Amino acid sequence: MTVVDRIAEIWGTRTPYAKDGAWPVRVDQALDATVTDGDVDQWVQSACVLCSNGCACDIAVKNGAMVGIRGRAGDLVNHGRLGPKGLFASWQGISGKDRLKRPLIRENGRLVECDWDTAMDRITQRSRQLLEERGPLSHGFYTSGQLFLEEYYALAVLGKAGIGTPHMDGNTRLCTATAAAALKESFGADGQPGTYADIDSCEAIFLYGHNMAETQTVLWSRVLDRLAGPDRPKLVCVDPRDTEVARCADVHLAVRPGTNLALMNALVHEVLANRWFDEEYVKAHTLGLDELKATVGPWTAEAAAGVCDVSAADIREAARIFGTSPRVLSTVLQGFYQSAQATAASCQVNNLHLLRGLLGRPGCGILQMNGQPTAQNNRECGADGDLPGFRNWENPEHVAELARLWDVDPLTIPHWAPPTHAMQIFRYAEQGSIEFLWISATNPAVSMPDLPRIRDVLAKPGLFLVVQDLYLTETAQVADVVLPAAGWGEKTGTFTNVNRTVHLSDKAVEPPGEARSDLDIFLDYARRMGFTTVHGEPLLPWSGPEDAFEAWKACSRGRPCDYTGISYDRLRGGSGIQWPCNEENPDGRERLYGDGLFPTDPDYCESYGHDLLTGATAGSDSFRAQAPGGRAILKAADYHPPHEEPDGRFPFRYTTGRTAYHFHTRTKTGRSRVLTSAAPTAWVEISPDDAGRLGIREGDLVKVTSRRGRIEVPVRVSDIRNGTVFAPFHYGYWDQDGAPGEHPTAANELTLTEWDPVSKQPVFKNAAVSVEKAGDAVGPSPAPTTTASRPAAAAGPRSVRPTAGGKDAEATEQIGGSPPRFPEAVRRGRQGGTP
Ligand SMILES: Nc1nc2c(c(=O)[nH]1)N[C@H]1C(S)=C(S)[C@@H](COP(=O)(O)OP(=O)(O)OC[C@H]3O[C@@H](n4cnc5c(=O)[nH]c(N)nc54)[C@H](O)[C@@H]3O)O[C@H]1N2
Ligand SMILES: Nc1nc2c(c(=O)[nH]1)N[C@H]1C(S)=C(S)[C@@H](COP(=O)(O)OP(=O)(O)OC[C@H]3O[C@@H](n4cnc5c(=O)[nH]c(N)nc54)[C@H](O)[C@@H]3O)O[C@H]1N2
Ligand code: SF4
Ligand SMILES: [Mo]
Repeated sequence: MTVVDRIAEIWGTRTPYAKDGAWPVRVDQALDATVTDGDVDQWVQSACVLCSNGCACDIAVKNGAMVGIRGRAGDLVNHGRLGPKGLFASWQGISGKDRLKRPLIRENGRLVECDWDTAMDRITQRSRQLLEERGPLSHGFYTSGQLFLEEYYALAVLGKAGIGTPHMDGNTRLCTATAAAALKESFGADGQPGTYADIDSCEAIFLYGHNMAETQTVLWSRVLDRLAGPDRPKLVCVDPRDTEVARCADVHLAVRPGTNLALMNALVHEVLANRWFDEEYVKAHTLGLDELKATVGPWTAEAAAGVCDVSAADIREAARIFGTSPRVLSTVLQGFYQSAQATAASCQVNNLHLLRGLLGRPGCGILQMNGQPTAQNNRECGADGDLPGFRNWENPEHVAELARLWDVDPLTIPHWAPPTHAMQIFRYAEQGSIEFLWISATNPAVSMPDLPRIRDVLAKPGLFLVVQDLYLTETAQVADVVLPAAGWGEKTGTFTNVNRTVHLSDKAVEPPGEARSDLDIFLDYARRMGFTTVHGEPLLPWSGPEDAFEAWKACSRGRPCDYTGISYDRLRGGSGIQWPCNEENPDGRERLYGDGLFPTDPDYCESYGHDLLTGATAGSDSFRAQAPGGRAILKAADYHPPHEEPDGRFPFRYTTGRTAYHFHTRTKTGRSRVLTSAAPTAWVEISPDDAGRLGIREGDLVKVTSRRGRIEVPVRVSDIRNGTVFAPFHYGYWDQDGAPGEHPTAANELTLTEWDPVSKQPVFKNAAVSVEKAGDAVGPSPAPTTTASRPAAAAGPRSVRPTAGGKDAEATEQIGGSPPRFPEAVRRGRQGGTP
C-alpha cells in the first residue's frame, strides 16, 4: 500500500498497460485523519457524483457519519481508482456544518425557519392559485444533472402529466445539451456509441475541447497508463490552452476560441480528399455524403489555419492521424459544446467516425461526453424537456404511448411546440409569464451566463421562487421558499455515467436535521396537489426509490435506453451495468451501432433533426422523405464567425472553464479544506506576450470587462494562446463578505446571453473583453501550479506548490488484483460476488 499526496499527484501512480490489455486495478482510498481502516463500521456501495465519469466507490461510515471513501476494484468504470474530488469532496462536501436542516420561508423580506407543512402549504397554495388563474404555463421547473434517476422521473411525470407545462429544463442545458443534440442529429437518438474500454484498444485518441486531465481525472489516468505503456497511442488535443492534455499530445491545435467548426470542416475535408474514408461503409450506412463534400470543399487546411490561427501542417498531421490509425477514440466536451456552432462542430466528430466506419468496435469509440454525474438520467427521464425514454415530441404515437403508460389524457403532455430551454425559461420569468419557478440542485446565480441579468430575474418581485438545495447558495438566498434536501450518501437511487453504466448509490447515513430526499419532496408535492390519472388513481403512487425505478423500467421498455434487465439487486455487489440491458442484452451492452444500424427509423427516432446553421426543425415529412431506414446522417454546416468578436474596445477573447480542484460553484469542494487550499480564490490567465504588452506581472490585480459586467481578480501568466483570457467559473460569493457582485469574481459576470441554435446550450466559451491593471501584486496568483493554470514556461522554472493539506491530502493506493472486463464484471455482480 502506497501513501500519496493526491492533491499534488492528481492522477496518482502510473500502472502502464499494453494495447488490448486490461487496465490494472488500483484501489484508492481516503479516510478522515482521525480514522483507521479498522475503525470503519460499514462500507456502503455508491458511485461518485462529482463528475460524469461515475467512479464506483464504497462510503466509509463510522458512528452514523461519512468518514471516507474507497474505489471499487471490480467495477468496469474505474477499476478501483478515484480522483481528488472523489477522494476528498464527496464525503467532506456533504458534511458541511452549515447544511440546511429545516425549510425556510420569506417573511417580511427575511428567510425564517419553519416546518415542512408550512413550507409545502405555501408552495401548493401558490401553485394551485396560479394553475387556476393562469394555467400550466405559469409554472417553470429548473433542475439539475446531479439528482438521481428516480428523482428526475418523478419530476418529469409531475411536470408533464400532473401540471402539463413545457417549461421544464435542467442545468444539463448548460452542460450536455449539445452531446444529446449531436447524437440525435447524426444517429437519430441520444445514447453514447463508445465505451471507456475503447481507451484500451485504440491507436489514437482525439480530445476536442476536453480538458480530461482535470475534469475526468480517472479517465485520464487510464489514458496516461496507455501513454506510459509499450505501444503508446497518438494523442491530438484541440484546446486554446496548454492543458495537461496538450502537454501530452502529439499534435496540439490551440485554436482561436469560437472557431472549432472551421477546423472540423478542414479535418473532414482532408479525410475525404485523401480518400481515407471507407466507401462501402459510407454507402451502406449513411446519408448526406454529397452535401458534406460540398460544404467542406472550400475548407482546405490553409483556409482553416487562417481562421483558427494554427498551422496548416498541424491540421494535416491531425487529419493524417485520424485518417490512417486503425482505431481511433474521440472525446468531445465543453470547448466544443459551449463554444460557437456547438452542435455543428460536434456532429463533425461523428462524421469523421462515420466516414471511416470507426464505430461499435473495440478502440473505435465516440464519447460525446457528459459533465455532470447524472446528466444522462435527466435526458433519459425527461425532466429537461425531452420526453421520457428518448421519445420524440413531434411524434404523436410517442406521446400517446406515454399517455397510456401514465393513464392521462395525451393533450396534457406538452408536445405542441419544442420544449422550453433553460435560457427561455429565465426569459419568461423576466417577462413575467412564468410566475412560479422551482429550482432544484443547481445554482444559477453563479452558473448561468450574464449574471447581472440573472440576479435581476431571480429577485423579480412577481416571481415565486422555490429553491431545493443542500446549502444556502447565492440562489437560495433570494428564494421565497428554501427546501433542505438530503444529498449523496443520505438517500438511495441510481444514476448513469457517460459510459451508459448504471450504478446504485445506497443510503449510508441519515440526512441532517429535517432534510428530505428530493424524491420525497417531489412525491409530497404531487400528493398535496392531488395529481391523479384519468381513472382517479394517484399519478405518482410510488412509496420510495425502488418503486420509481421499476416504473421507469416500464417507461424505458423498447427504447434505446432500455433498463428492463436491470434491478436494484443486480446492481448490488458487483459492477455497474451498461444500458441497454434487456432480453436481447442480458448483461448490458458495451458498444452501440456495431451492426451499422442506427435508430433513425422515423417511427422510432428521438428527433427529426434540425438545420445545423439556423436550428430550424426538419419536421416529420422532410425527415421521412430522406428514408433514412437505419442509416446515420452526415450533417454539414458552413463556418460562421462568433457573434461577439474582439474589437478596439474589447480586444481579447474571453473563455471560461474549470480547474481540477473545484466543482462548479464550490458548494461541495469549497467545504473540503484540502481542495480549497489547492485553489483558494479566483484568477484569470493571460499569455506572457499579452502581459508584457499591458505591463502586467504575475499576481497583479486586473479588471476584466465585457459589455455585461466586470471582474477584478489576480493574474496568472500562463501558456494560454495570445489574445485569449481564461477564467475559472467556480468563484461566486457564498463565502465572501458583501453583496453578490460587490467584489466581482464570478466568470459569468462577463458572459453572453446567447446559445447554440440547435442544442440551445449557452455560449460560455467566447466573448470579447478588455483587460487592465487594477493593482500591484502582493504575491503570486492563487491559481494552482499543477494544472493548466501553471505559470508559463517563459516565466521561469515550473514549480509545484506544496499543498497546504499535509496529512489530510493523503490517500492510499493499492495496486493489483484482476481487472474487471465486460461482461464478466456484470455477471459477477449478478452472482452477488465480492465488492
Ligand atoms: N474538476 C472538475 N471536474 C469537472 C467539473 C468541475 O467543475 N470541476 N465539472 C464537470 C462538468 S459538469 C463538466 S460539463 C465537465 C467539463 O469538462 P471540460 O469540458 O473538460 O472542462 P472546461 O474547463 O469547461 O472546458 C474544457 C476546455 O475547453 C477549452 N476551450 C475554451 N474555449 C474553447 C474553444 O472555443 N474551442 C476549443 N476547442 N476549446 C476551448 C478550455 O481551454 C478548457 O481547457 O467537467 C466535469 N468535471
Ligand atoms: N462561465 C461558465 N459557466 C458555466 C460553465 C462554464 O464552463 N463556464 N459550465 C456550465 C456547466 S457545464 C454546468 S454543469 C453548470 C453547473 O452549475 P450549477 O448547477 O449551478 O453548479 P453546482 O455548483 O454543482 O450546483 C449544484 C447545486 O446543487 C446542490 N446539490 C448537490 N446535490 C444535491 C442533491 O442531491 N439535492 C439537491 N436538492 N441539491 C443538491 C449543490 O449544493 C449546489 O448548490 O455551470 C455552467 N456554467
Ligand atoms: S473522476 Fe469524477 S467520478 Fe471519478 S472520482 Fe473523480 S470526480 Fe468522482
Ligand atoms: Mo456540466
